[in-house]
Amino acid sequence: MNFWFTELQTPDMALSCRTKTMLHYEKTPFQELAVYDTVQFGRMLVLDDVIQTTVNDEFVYHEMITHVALNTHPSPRRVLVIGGGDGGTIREIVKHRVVEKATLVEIDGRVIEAAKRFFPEISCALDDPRVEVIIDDGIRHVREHRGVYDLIIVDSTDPVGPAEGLFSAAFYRDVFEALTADGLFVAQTESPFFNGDLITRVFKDIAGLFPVARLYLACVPTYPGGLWTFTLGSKKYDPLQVEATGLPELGTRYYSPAVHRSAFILPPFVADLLRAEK
Ligand code: SPD
Repeated sequence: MNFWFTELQTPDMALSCRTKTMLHYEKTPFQELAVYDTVQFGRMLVLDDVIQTTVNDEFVYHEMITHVALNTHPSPRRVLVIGGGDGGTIREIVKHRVVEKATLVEIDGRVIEAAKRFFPEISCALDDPRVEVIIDDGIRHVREHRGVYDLIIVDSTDPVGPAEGLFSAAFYRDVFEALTADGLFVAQTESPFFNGDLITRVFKDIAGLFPVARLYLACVPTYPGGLWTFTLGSKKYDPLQVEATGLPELGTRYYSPAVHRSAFILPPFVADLLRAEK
């Protein structure tokens, strides 16, 4: 048998993975949800034909969207995740004993159900007593909370469909207000090869709001171009000032104190995206 799942990552480029089987398909109220068992990456979650996570490479993204910011804030007690219904980001957050409460706000409850059924190794912390799961629109949740969260993580899909508003300047203003006085924020911000204009615009918006704005990189093989960006805005603490000594032992496979520092070293073509005059 020779069945392939193909994601059209740009109009002119595709990534194909040979599949053993399609385990699940449904139309949720928000999107098409599919789960494949692939030969190369193991189980794979696909929303609207876009790969969201796979069992074999999810650790890179989930460790890097969480631990950089969690190790930057000295005491991140209240953490909010917008999106992230597969649970991988929550799994990494609860490794930090200092976190008292992690709130997940996911617009599509079917993603959470599918993750619990097909991705137990990723969703395993969703029932942790410190975790609160809310099925709601993250944009509304952030608008209705003020000065509550030490850290807000936006673990979204691409900036189309349900996630489009999560990349808007208005949303970032509400995020700023929902944070505590020394809070910080991080979002996945797509590929520097294919989403340069978006990265430039988001960085400008974040740098206009937060005293500290940084962009960092990680390598995610199943995302377009393989190189992925995260944008961080902080009211006080700078991820570049984090001391390597004294960081908690997290049992990570990609993140480390050295990777924390090196992730902020940007190739010139990426650094150019952040130049103010653009
Ligand atoms: N191009 C796909 C980008 C998806 C980023 N979010 C993934 C969610 C994993 N928790």
